[in-house]
Amino acid sequence: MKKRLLTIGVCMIALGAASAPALANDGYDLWLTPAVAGTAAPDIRVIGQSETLTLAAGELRRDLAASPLPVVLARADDPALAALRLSTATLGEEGYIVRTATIDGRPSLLVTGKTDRAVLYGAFALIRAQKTGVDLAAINLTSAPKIGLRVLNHWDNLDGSVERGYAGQSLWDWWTLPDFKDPRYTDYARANAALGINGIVINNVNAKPESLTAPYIAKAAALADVFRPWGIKVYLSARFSAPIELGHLKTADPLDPEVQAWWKAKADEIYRAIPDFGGFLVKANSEGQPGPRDYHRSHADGANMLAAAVAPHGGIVMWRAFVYAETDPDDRAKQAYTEFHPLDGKFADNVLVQVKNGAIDFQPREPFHPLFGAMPKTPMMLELQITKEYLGFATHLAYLGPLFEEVLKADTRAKGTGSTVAKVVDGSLYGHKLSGIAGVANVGRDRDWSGSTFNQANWYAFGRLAWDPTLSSEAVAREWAQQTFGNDPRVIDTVVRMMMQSREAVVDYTGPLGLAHLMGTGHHYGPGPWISDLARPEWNPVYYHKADKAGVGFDRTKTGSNAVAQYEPPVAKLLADPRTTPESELLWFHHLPWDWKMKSGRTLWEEMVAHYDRGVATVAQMQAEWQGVKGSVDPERWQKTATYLEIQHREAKWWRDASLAYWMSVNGLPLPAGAAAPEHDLAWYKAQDFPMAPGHPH
Ligand code: GCV
Repeated sequence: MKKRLLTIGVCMIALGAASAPALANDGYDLWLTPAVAGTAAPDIRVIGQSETLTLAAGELRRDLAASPLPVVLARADDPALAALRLSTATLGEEGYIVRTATIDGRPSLLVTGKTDRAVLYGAFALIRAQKTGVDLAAINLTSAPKIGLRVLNHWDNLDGSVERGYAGQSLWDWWTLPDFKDPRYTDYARANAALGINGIVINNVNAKPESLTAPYIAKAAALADVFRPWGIKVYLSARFSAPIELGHLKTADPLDPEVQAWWKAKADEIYRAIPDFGGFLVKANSEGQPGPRDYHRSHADGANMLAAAVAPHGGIVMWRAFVYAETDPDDRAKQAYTEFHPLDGKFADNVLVQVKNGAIDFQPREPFHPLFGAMPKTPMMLELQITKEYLGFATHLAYLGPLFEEVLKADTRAKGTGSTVAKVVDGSLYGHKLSGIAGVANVGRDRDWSGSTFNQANWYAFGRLAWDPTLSSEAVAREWAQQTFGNDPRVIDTVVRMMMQSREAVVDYTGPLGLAHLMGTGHHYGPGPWISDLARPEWNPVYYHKADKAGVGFDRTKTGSNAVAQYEPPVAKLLADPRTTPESELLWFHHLPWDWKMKSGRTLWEEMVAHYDRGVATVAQMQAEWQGVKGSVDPERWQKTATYLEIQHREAKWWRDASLAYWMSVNGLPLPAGAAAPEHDLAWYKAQDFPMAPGHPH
């Protein structure tokens, strides 16, 4: 008995840190805040039986405050609902209906869908509706996800570190798996299910072969067991050369029958342990990873071999298009398109090509990747980065919703106006059945999961936009804020205002007007626009900005790399002319003189300085706004955020000052009147060194 009580106690601490936190609010609950104690518990009835339905009811009991009507959970095909003649045609497997209905003669709040997981999603939608102020007595929601695969990519290593992770060690304790299933795994699944995320790649794309060995398959299976009732499948990153490393074959050539047989046997082994295994994610021939090109085979050859191995089990392959080679003298921004565009139509039916939002690498702003819309016969999966490798790690407040929205709404013009990236990705533009979106997770073992309260919003925004890529990032910010901070309108308005200007602020103080890739080497922390001595040309920031006395920017027009030609003609035409290129992307596409006249009437140099200053000023403004809600937000989260804003302000100023010191050393221009001189000279900024910065293997 004593032991049982102890177990219950431990579980309560682990799972319900929410219910009795030692400190005011450490952020553990995310958007799953329990209903305020003392409100009348709603009457919940479950028709039908399954683990998932039971979990859905549990979520409602925990998080739904008093309901005006009893809540009924049931699958849409349950005879108890027959009289309602529900229209379920548009729901698919995951869509839900939440509405009032009379069931067995009782006015009720019905949560239904064709499958148990759809009902689970409906339960979360009902909770979200209540927390965002919807009148439940009149609720009438029908919603189905537009994108099929909504997947988090963990760049978690088997040694517990996380590549580009800023929220502590990996959530997965590989060492104690599969025996010990940390209750956090369940809470993680709950948080994801609440957003509709239905897949998790559990290991880094820079994959170790060991993740495909029997012990690690067993560990993956344990996680899959935890995630399954929450509607989440497990996927693995696969190292292409595993047949050599694990199978002791002489080659990993995808056309070699022995290699094919090895992968088939490996897939069969995985499916024996994880019957609903999702499939493989592959980074091949990129940044030193092995791949089919090592054998003069194409990416399609490699992907199709793996696809054949998982196809009999219903699995898929997500094959990344993030490739660039030092041996290729062409503009790095062009290389993925050059390599993948000719492969359109050559991939097997169960392959998706996973493409980063922009052609370089998750910069604070990049134009949309030209591959979107350029491979009509291939399902294109969008890869976004939730972890803020280039936007201030965990400490800077940068809400990524507007970045995600910007790319999703970008118009490829591939099939005329309105051919948005969202429509490419959700499969509707070209009628693909398979569709997917991936987010590089920002989750670790920190108590608040993501390293800061506001970073949670980026995970949330990814999930919500994955479900419905047409949502506005501002609406998503508001609903996140309401679920995170409660319903004080002054707090919510302040938080949303801060969030909505935050990403642009980072663009301003790190790389305005289309500048990119200006960061320090390796760890990617802080400014390094002067770096020019690294072995590979495209590792150096100077490669990207090409600043000299005469001007700045990368000429990607006909007179330069002609990367603009990779876009559809109407887009290419706009981008070919600096006067019709959006100023926010100007220096991405053009090399312009420092005295180029901007729309504001200022010179390019003056405009750049104004952006740097605006970035720093916006952070100062966010600090002031946050001071204004002191006392209205719990002290723990308020204080941590206030301190992080101080760090951000200091670092924004550092970025601004270091960048300006460098640009002035190149252009020899004075600062515009009124602009403050950098605090230190350029040599000081160059001397800064951060060997222990997080997220990067030391
Ligand atoms: C997982 C960038 C990051 C790498 C990352 C790579 C990728 O280069 O800095 O850490 O590796 O992108 O997306 O594969």
